[in-house]
Amino acid sequence: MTSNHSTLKSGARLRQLLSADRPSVLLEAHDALSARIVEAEGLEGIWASSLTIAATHGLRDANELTWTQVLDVLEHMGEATALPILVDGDSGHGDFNTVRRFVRKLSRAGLAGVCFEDQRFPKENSLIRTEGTLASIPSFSGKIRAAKDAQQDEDFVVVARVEAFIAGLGLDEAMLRAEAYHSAGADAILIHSRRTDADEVLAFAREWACRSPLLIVPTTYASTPQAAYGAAGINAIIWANHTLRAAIHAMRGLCRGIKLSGAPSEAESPMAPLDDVFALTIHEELAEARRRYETISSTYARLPDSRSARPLARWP
Ligand code: SPV
Ligand code: MG
Repeated sequence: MTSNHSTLKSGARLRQLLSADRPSVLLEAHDALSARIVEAEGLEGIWASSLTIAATHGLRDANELTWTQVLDVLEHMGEATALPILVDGDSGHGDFNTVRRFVRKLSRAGLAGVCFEDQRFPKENSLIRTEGTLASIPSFSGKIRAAKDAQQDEDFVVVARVEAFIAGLGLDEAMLRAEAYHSAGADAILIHSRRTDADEVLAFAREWACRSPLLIVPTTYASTPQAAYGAAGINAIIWANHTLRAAIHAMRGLCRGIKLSGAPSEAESPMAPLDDVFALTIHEELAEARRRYETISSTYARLPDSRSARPLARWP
């Protein structure tokens, strides 16, 4: 991270990540707590995944949550972390008009950017979808233009995600689409693939030749050496579902242990100490605020400069 990281607004920080001299890493988070953990552990940016936000509600990644329900989660995430959050905006939750309303709210709420994919509405998760039809190039380009026109923060980033490879189409179609979305104003392109090797995305990156920042989601080709990406001109790698998968695994281990022995076993399934829960929700700030506001003397409250007292740390 660069030294002026904390003074820039989130969109500008995401732009920095997308123009760094090595690929940046965005890690998935699905709620405020996971966003805080990602920040506390020193990661540089967040992917707010539609798959994992839906899953934490027990729902499918098929627009079963409405866009306002997703927005509620995103607002909590945005308040909880100073990291730039790239929102997974699916295919826009409707037509260009829904895109505009969504982008207006996201950019006002301080989210760093949004990624829209050229599927039709309702979308299906790209790693399991079977149907090959994509949105038409003009209709999706219109959504990208609408998003750019609606953003309330000039640094807000709009990423266009090309699903041509997912739909079984080739490099030519992927390039045609990326070109169109770039011309419509997309700040960056995400090229998605579900192959178990990186051949498709590397071929695309060669052809794209750094026309704009390029992002990838290597879920199915996670074992590709990272060095290949920087050399190919890829700017960001999104680990799109991994905090939720780690949490599911840990929770299952705990459940099985309690089922077998009747009590949690730290040795069998290590857990964060309870103090971590209080620390991650910044309980100490509340104690400090209590001291400041509940014991305030009537004399101090009347002082004209009481408003200029040192601000409290960020609260949850
Ligand atoms: C997500 O994390 O929701 C994504 C990536 O969009 S994928 O699941 O590969 O479609
Ligand atoms: Mg998604």
